[in-house]
Amino acid sequence: MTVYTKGVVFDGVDFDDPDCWKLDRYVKRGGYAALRKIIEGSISQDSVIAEVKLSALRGRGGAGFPTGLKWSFMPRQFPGQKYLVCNTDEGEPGTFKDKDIIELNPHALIEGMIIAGYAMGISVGYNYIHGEIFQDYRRFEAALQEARDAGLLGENILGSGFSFQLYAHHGYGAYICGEETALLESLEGKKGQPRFKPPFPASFGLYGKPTTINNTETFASVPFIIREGGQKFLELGKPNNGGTKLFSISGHVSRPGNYEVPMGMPFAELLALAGGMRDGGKLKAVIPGGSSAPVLPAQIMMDVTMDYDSISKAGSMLGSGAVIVMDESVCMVKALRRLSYFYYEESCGQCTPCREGTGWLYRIVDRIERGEGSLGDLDLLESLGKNIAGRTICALGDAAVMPVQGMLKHFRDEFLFHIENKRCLVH
Ligand code: L3W
Ligand code: SF4
Repeated sequence: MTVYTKGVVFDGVDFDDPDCWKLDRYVKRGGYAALRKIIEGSISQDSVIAEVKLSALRGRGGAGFPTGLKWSFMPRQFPGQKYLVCNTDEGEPGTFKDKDIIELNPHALIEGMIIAGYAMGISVGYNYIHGEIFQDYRRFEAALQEARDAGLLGENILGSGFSFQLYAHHGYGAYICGEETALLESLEGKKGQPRFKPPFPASFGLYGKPTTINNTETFASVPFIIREGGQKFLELGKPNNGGTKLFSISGHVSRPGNYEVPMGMPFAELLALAGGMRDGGKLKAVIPGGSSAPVLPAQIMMDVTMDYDSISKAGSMLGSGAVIVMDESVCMVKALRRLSYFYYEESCGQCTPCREGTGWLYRIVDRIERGEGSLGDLDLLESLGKNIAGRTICALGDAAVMPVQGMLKHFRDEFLFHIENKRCLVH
């Protein structure tokens, strides 16, 4: 798997060095300088948050929520325990960036979380790691121990009087536990089912206490912001889309992998970086932000830049940055059938529109794909979507509907062909 960087999270990492994840290597490339800068320079909590706000860092887990704003929600004077949580429960189809962060540069995440703890006055943090990645979980545990042994984590960090405990928690592999409130339930030892929001975790989070949750890549971007300044990070990207971003590129490209590039790079350039289309294939469509994001056809994608605003203007989402590239050999009906099965399988079953609706979506697309669909099925898919989206506890309901809407908007002819000819247009 290729890992390429022109960005802040993997800045300076030698991917050929099997020990690149270790503390000594991280310190050599400037690691923990940001933490020292804050502690030794007695930089105030407000100044740290102001720097993160200035950077325009937006949540890298999918929603793109402004990180500095989220941090400012944390009540500073809260009398009880507050928590910091990292969401490494990476399960979105197409997304595989966070696992590389904890495997190849775990100290960037640890340093980012210590800085976040300092800024919000939080003394305990957890990193919830997806259950299907074992090696990376063990790697993260080893990095935590290195940080503790070096006095960078735990009681009285670097003699400052500030203490921060950080623990890794290995999940069990359910996609829904990546939803922040299901993650909290799971961390508490309960069944991983989403809670109603509001209240948001900022006021009612882990064990009912104020909690800040961010994605792995979000925290891992923080050391650079503090070391080099929020303005520098902002200028790496575009206004309102600061910094660099990791894109997990999969599908019909010559060099699939993780590419860390400035936010706002034209898609065409990103595709070229990934070696272009595999075996000289022709680009047909792209899912630009993980399986929940609506698909976009080639002619739209070749005009977009890879940032939150451009992709959303084109009718999709940047999401977690998972770019699924499809050439002309792909049958869109089959692709949608596969995606719909995923949401049907991963629904937690708590609310009726999602539990029942995802099954309906899957069964309808399945029968169209098998050549047993009818023209009325297309209207049924659309009306089902309207009865699911916005009527559920969490975003999984919407996420199941968006791929259906995208496919019908851009590739309706393929669905019609399957229905009318009882076979595939592509194969
Ligand atoms: C306090 C308010 N906090 C919002 C916080 C909220 C959360 C963040 C964003 O879904 C998306 C989803 C997937 N007071 C607040 C507030 N917050 N208003 O801000 O919230 P929200 O609800 O917009 O999003 P979310 O529930 O976090 C995330 C999409 O990402 N997605 C999935 C990615 C999957 C992975 C993975 O597997 N690793 O990342 C991909 O596109 O569909 O739309 O923290 O608490 N007034
Ligand atoms: Fe569970 Fe689906 Fe409801 Fe989310 S929308 S709480 S996954 S049933």
